[in-house]
Amino acid sequence: MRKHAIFITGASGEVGHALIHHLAADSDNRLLTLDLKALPPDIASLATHVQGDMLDTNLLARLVSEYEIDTIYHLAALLSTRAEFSPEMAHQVNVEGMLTLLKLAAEQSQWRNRPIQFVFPSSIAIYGMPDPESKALYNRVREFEWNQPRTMYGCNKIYGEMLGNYYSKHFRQLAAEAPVHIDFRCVRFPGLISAFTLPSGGTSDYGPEMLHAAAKGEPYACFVREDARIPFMTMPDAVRSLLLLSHAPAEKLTRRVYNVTSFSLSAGEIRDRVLAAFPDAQITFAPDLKRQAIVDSWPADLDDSAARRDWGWSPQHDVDAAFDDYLIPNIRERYRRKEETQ
Ligand code: AKB
Repeated sequence: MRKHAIFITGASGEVGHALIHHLAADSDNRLLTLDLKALPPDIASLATHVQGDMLDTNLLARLVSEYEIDTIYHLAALLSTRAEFSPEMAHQVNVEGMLTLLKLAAEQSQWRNRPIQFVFPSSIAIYGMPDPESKALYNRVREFEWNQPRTMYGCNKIYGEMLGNYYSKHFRQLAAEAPVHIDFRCVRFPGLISAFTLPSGGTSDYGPEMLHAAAKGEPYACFVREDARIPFMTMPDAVRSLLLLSHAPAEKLTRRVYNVTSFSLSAGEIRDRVLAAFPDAQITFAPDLKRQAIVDSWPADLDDSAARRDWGWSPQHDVDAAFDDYLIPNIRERYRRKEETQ
């Protein structure tokens, strides 16, 4: 008999790392994970991990012959800065990957005649503010506003949202076969900050990089201007939002794609908070005009009132709790322990 499983792609990345910790805490969850890389050692025992490419259809066929996949968390993606250096590869990973996973979900649903839940993190990168005046004027953007991304990653993510929507509502609308049931649910994340992992290849990375460099006693040259402002959220809140949305009763959902966020900070305000905790930190600003332009195109804040209203979303960490209760104490501890083991 095939085993039931929750399937997580991009499992070795930052969100995967935190999500696996949470899902594995419930012993009823069997986790099947996929990534090009191995799982980090601290979570390696929590899941059955397959090291491989999600575009490898033979590999996926083998997995579905062994497992009944009930829920998919499709986290694998090439982030915004990385995607600008290899746009076609980004398209392959972010769009072809999405389509491959949606097809897998559709097949699973058809064979088993039951809905498959498909949870997808999208991003503030799907927004494109045309100029600083609009960014200042339209401060908290709603889901349907300014959907004109300027990056390949943003284009890929908004198309991924549309594909999810299409597969859940209209796929096979003219075909004779029975419809499939994909329960697609998506959150649009702001920049994420974790105390335990560092991002790579993103453009919101300056926030976490500044903080971790200070804790390690390393100098940091921030690649955006002091006044560059976007929304952020802690990693535990990001994971909470995925789980809350996944568990929300279907009848409560008025849309399939929701903004979620916590606080909006300029890079200068992040620097001030980092300096308050690490007064000797050496933080300078050396804007990279190209990466800066990407951050300028992202909104200063997100309106997440639909998520709050429909499924009770609210972050556990506001800006003070994020820094004082979660980030600073855990980051201090992390690098203190690293020093001790060296
Ligand atoms: C990135 O910077 O590309 C990501 C994102 C905002 O989705 N962190």
